[in-house]
Amino acid sequence: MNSPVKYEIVDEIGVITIDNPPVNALSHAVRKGMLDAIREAQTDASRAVLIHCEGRTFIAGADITEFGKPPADPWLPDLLNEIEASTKLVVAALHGTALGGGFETALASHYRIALDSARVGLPEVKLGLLPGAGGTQRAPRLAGIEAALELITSGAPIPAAQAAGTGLVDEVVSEDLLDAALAYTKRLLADGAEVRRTSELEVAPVDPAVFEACRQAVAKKARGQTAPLRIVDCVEASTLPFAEGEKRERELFMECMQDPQSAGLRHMFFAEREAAKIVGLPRDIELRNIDKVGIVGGGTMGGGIAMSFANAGIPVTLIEIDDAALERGLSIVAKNYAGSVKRGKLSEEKAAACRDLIAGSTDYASLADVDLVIEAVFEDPELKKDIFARLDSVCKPDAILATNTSYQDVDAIAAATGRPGDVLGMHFFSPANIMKLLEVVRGDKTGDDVLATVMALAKRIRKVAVVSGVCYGFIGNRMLQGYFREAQLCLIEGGTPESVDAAMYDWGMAMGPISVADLAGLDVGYKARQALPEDQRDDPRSYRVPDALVEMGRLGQKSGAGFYSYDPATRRKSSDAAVLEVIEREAQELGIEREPLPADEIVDRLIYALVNEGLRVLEEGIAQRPGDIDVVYIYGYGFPAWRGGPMHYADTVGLDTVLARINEFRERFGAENWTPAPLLEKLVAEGTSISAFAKTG
Ligand code: T1G
Repeated sequence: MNSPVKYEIVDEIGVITIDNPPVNALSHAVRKGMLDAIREAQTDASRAVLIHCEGRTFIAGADITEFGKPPADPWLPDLLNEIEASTKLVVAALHGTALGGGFETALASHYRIALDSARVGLPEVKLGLLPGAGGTQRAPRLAGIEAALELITSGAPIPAAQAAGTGLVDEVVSEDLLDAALAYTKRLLADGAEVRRTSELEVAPVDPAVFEACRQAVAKKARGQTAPLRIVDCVEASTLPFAEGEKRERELFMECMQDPQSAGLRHMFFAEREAAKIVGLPRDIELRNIDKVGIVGGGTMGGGIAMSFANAGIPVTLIEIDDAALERGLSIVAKNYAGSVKRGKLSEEKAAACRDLIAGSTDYASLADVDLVIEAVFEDPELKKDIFARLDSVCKPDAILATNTSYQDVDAIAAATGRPGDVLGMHFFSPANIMKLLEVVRGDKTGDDVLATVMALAKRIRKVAVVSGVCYGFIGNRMLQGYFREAQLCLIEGGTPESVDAAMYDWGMAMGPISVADLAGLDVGYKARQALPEDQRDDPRSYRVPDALVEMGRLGQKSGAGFYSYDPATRRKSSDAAVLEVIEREAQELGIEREPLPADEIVDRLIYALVNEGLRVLEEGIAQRPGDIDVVYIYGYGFPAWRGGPMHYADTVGLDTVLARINEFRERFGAENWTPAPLLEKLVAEGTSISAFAKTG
């Protein structure tokens, strides 16, 4: 088999070329090829060595698919130490994204040249890991401790020019990299440049308080995560002699490797990329062009969706029923852009350019030549059908018609047109210009090219898209019903808004369920229930308290009070004794003896309700694969990424444990809410896991 590493002498320079698509990951074969090459260079006629990559990027890191498998020599840290020990100059030529073990390879080289479009970084923390091949020891020696702490704890790549400013890169060029790198290497030789080993450099001392401050900052920013704290320990160890610091780095790297948090984050890395693939569809299906977009409805969702497209450079026409509504919609968009400029997230020029891409109209005829229309009006099924019938008559034949409904029947909406094959759901999450998740709902008749076009478009507007089948609430909202039901039941049985929220927040959720209810607005659920006959409503214990609060005018954050009270100026929430009175009164009327609930029971009831419904969503084929469900919950519902999502988490706990707990809840609370999903019972009976089930399909 051909080695992905080539070595040849070009003009007295030993050029090591790596060609391991798609991202030149440091697989075993690449490491072996590099070791052979650097050893050959020590004794051949070359005067210096240049490390260069083919394809779209320099090495983007260790090969993550090899993690968890038995380690194979050469081990990366040893290979990089051998590169650094070279008696001949070693230059690394960087383009694309030089990340993780790739950037560590550059740091172990003696000199670094980069294309001005290159980005460099150490993103291991996003995988629950840390740079395990000298990055935590060499980066501080070149850029200083504080810059290294920022680079490694954030995991965010930086542009080549910025890296040059901190000493991490020596030369930045804008023309043909290989030629420039060969010329640069010759210039170094001509100038008599010395072999410069980073590990031999001194680390500029800092006030030890820097490390403590960084620990507090990452403990706040990466709440519950262990890798960021281990990174600070590593960088602090860089003040020791290199060999000691490197030893500490290896110990902490192995701790990360064995930490379930890293398994969760690595699972998410691949699940997010798998989610973009549509089962059963060829990857080269012909896509439709999407150059112009129309949006019907300029409310909060419509405005946010318009910004997502404008931010990606795609012109948008926003339709509203009349001029006043249109003015309101466009002013919300303008206000949001002004806010981004004020917070320094966007330059005034970029904001203006995006704003200018959003035009308004009250005339459907202005949608005649758009490639895609997204309907984003309130959840009235008849109104949506009317709108789709109108779009069917005004839009061009190959336009795609999408609905942003959160739970309505997409097939029923499609049936209101003569072209159901061009109709699907595009369920954005609020605020749509911020939230990355997009549920793409495939209707019975949705064309393959329509689905594939929208999945590809999602990447253009920087969304993480997941395919969902048609059912009430699709993947996310359907599973959420059980989660919220249990939150309300735990509340009325003995919890308080604070205790239920604290249990879930401390477990890792971005926000507790009671606070989420206040954010979403308690009146949304109230109106939906009022529209239903009493006997079709859920268990009254799960809504009597929020309904009582609504009838007191406590709608949530939007009215300044809900389960909590909110300071009008700071929006800071505080407890309110009046709410506890309502909870105790409703409990009494429902004959409930309130008992304090342990936090782990609250967590198990809410999370296992998610898992159980998630397994039904999977066995019904609403979700293509379990990883998609995990992506939905992490990008749409504040589920902690380091727990890997509901499906991965269930496997981590063990399905037999999950089933035993669900059966216990069935005994205690009844089969209506706690009948195990058939797939759960099947997998436990077979002694297998959800991920194994996914592999066998
Ligand atoms: N290992 C294996 N496969 C990888 C990979 C990697 N490091 N990076 C990407 N891929 C695959 C990916 O799964 C996908 O496969 C394809 O490449 C294209 O990726 C010791 C321990 C480089 C910015 O964390 O951030 O080094 O789906 O769709 O949007 O200290 O990939 O096509 O089959 O993401 O253009 C550190 C991870 C590793 C960088 C390109 N490195 N990669 O983004 O393409 S840990 C990272 C990325 C480490 C050392 C430690 C991105 C990218 P498929 P893609 P993209």
